[in-house]
Amino acid sequence: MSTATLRRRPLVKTILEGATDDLLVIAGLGSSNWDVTEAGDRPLNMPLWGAMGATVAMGLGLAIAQPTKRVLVITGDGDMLMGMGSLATVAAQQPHNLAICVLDNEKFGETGNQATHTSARNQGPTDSGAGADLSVIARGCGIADSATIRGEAEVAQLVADLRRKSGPVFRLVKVMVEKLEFVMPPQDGAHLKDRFRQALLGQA
Ligand SMILES: Cc1ncc(C[n+]2csc(CCOP(=O)(O)OP(=O)(O)O)c2C)c(N)n1
Repeated sequence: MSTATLRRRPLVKTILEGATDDLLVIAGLGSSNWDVTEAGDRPLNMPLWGAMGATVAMGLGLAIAQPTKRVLVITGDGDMLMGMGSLATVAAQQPHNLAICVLDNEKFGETGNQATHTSARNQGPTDSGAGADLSVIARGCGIADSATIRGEAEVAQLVADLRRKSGPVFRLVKVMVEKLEFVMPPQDGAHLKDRFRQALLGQA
């Protein structure tokens, strides 16, 4: 059982508070998409409706293409586990403007709360040592600034690091399992892409 106490919706709202046009947000499919949308749908959010495992890769490409902007990836542990190899590519590239926030509920929440491979770790005295610690994996890939966040007292620093610290920054945030309503952005991928490009480049 997860011992997490942080709630993902208010947390994501706090992370994105006061977002300006200098902040480009890629949201993973599933719950992260709804979290980011509830915080405020905006053209410079690119919420994924699919492409599981590709969220960090998209963020990396964007960060390299837009070095004067801050790129923030917010995604789930299931998506991150599927796209783990992209962490090694992030490390190889060392993008100064990329931050990755993995909301780890230890579940594939979107498809019915099946346990992911992070669920066997970080359980204190009962930790079997089996399973995946994504923060350690990110550091092992070469993202030196990698940490796990568990408590409310760490949130202010988390927000500052995700928004402003020189990257690449990786934060694994342990969050509660909650049943939350869907808050959906537009569902047309071409529209999302066009409005993002229009807001960023002035052309679709
Ligand atoms: C390639 C692929 N496999 C499976 C799915 C089905 N799927 C959609 S969301 C999801 C769970 C995502 O889990 P996670 O990233 O941890 O998000 P959360 O728990 O926050 O919803 C799955 C398995 C998919 N969309 N694509």
